[in-house]
Amino acid sequence: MPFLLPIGNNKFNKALTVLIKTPKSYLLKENEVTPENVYLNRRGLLKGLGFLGAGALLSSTSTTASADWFSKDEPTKFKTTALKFQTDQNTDNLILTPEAKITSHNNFYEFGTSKTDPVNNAQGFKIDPWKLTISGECDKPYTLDLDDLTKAFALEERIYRMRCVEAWSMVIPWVGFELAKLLKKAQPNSRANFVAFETLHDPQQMPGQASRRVGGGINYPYVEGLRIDEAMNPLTLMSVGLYGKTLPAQNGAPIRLVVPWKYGFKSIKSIVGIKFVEQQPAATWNILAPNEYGFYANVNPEVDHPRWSQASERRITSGGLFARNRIDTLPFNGYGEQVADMYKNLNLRKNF
Ligand SMILES: Nc1nc2c(c(=O)[nH]1)N[C@H]1C(S)=C(S)[C@@H](COP(=O)(O)O)O[C@H]1N2
Ligand SMILES: [Mo]
Repeated sequence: MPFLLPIGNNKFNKALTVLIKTPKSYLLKENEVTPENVYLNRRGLLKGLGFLGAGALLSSTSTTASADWFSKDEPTKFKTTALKFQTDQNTDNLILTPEAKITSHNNFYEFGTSKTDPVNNAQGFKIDPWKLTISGECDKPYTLDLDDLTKAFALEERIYRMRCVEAWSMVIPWVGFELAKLLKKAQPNSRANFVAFETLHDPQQMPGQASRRVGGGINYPYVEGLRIDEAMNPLTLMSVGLYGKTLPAQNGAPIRLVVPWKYGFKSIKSIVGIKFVEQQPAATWNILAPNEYGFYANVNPEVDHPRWSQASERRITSGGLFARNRIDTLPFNGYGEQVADMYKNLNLRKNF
């Protein structure tokens, strides 16, 4: 049975009410991920709300292994498992990246090109009012305002790997809803072969849009695109939050795309427009350097970037003790079972 769970809060971000659903096989389950302290905090919260022990969580998990986890109530047990995950080189090291790193090591060139520019330059970013329009080849175009973004569709938490084309990666607990839900509501027509996305264009708020030097020479607004089947895939998420709270500006507030089997640049931030189109739409990095960044951008350890290898990646974790974090990159970032079929007729070396 699904149940409503309010999680997380701080003075900057609003807590979101997340509908935790029965996990699907492709989702990283929380108990497969190293706790970081969030896991334990959440357990404390659940206990406070009377969920633990009442069997609520047991029925929301699908495997006996996970049921077993939730039936134990001793923090040190989780720590032991964390170590096991972190030192086992044969498994993908599924360690939740600390919130502090997810929100301070960013790519968001509208706020500058260094990793710390977004957190430093985006704090005054105003997201209210916000309008997201869904338009183009569809029968029922519509617009969502800021409030609608967290209310129009039931929110769920999805723990996904995130692999940047620069060969670093994180494991992020997103909050959001399937893009398919938003798209279907607009009733796309038979000419809707692709979906085009556009970031806010507001040079007064985004210094990188006011200066080509600050913004890395990109022609803004940042745009991206997906084939309609990719957009409709149940893995494709519209994210409005992370770690149980609304998105910080630097991560793409108030709403951004998350396509976990593709390089991070496909996951466009701070979206104001979504359009159904007939032809393959423009995509910012693909326009900038088509020989380095393809339209598909599926994570692929076999196809190197012209200037570096994509065979492995640096997983950003808590560092320190657990700094052994160079891991193999997985085809489709580990989501092949769910997405490889979409590309069975495509030469992935040519269509990188
Ligand atoms: N509008 C916009 N979206 C963007 C970017 C950007 O510069 N502008 N950078 C992309 C890149 S390269 C990555 S790796 C991810 C990073 O997301 P994160 O900062 O939330 O980890 O956002 C993507 N979305
Ligand atoms: Mo990236």
